[in-house]
Amino acid sequence: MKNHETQNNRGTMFITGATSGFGEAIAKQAAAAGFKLILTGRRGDRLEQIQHLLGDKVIKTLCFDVRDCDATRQAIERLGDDEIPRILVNNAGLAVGKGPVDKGIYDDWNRMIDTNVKGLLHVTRELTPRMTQGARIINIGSVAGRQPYPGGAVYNASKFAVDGLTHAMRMDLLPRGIQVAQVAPGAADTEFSLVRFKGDEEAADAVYKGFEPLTADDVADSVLFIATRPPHVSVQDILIMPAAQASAYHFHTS
Ligand code: NDP
Ligand code: 8X3
Repeated sequence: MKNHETQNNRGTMFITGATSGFGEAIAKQAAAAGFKLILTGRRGDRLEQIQHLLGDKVIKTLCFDVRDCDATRQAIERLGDDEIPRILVNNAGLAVGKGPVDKGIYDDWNRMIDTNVKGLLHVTRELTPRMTQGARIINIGSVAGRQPYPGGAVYNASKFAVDGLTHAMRMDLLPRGIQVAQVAPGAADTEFSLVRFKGDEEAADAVYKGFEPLTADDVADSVLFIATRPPHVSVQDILIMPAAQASAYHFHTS
């Protein structure tokens, strides 16, 4: 740990999609671990609630849609030099719908690709020029970006893209001393399935029937592990699964 990086001051962590699920859990664990936080998402009321809960650990909330590159640029360019994060967590993302490609819905496909791939790129493009040596980027991929599964084609493609981008970004940013990691979870019980099934609670609950999924805190543990390694250690990749899940499509259910 460097002199300026103590348990009470680990620098600033910028988290996209901090209004629920993994992002919210990462924010809470990071606050407890001594990070200052910049939290982003589209739901301003949720950002306010989390800011209220975490108090002065949250130095800023930014309400914007990562799909909108102008809004992303405007939100990030207003950051002062002292607000540029040491850690960027590219977490905002979603699946929309599940079904075969020959029945695919263009709007669902656009939402996934524009958020999971282009949104991650927009945030990265706007922040990385101002990040400095010793910074880290942690991309949230998925087991769905390692193995495709029936009905998941475009979500799979978007997370395979996150995997590819993580490797490429690591090479691009190596000369600047910026580390790039990926945390790729299996099934975790967040708002993910409710969003995927467009508010259908029964369909969302069915995803987690008969086995114990990961919690958002399980995934946040991995992110915090990477974020708190000493500067000479680069943890590049964590694939974290529920004990009952062997691959993207092998589950042991009771
Ligand atoms: P949640 O639905 O609980 O959280 C998703 C977050 O992404 C929300 O905070 C949401 O904020 C934000 N978000 C979505 N779209 C946008 C957008 N256009 N602009 C800005 N923010 C956006 O799901 P999870 O926490 O589970 O998902 C987080 C990440 O983890 C995603 O990338 C997902 O693909 C990935 N993942 C999830 C797994 C799971 O089983 N749950 C497993 C593997 C990976 P808001 O709506 O306020 O904008
Ligand atoms: C989310 C996990 O298996 O529902 O990335 O696609 S899965």
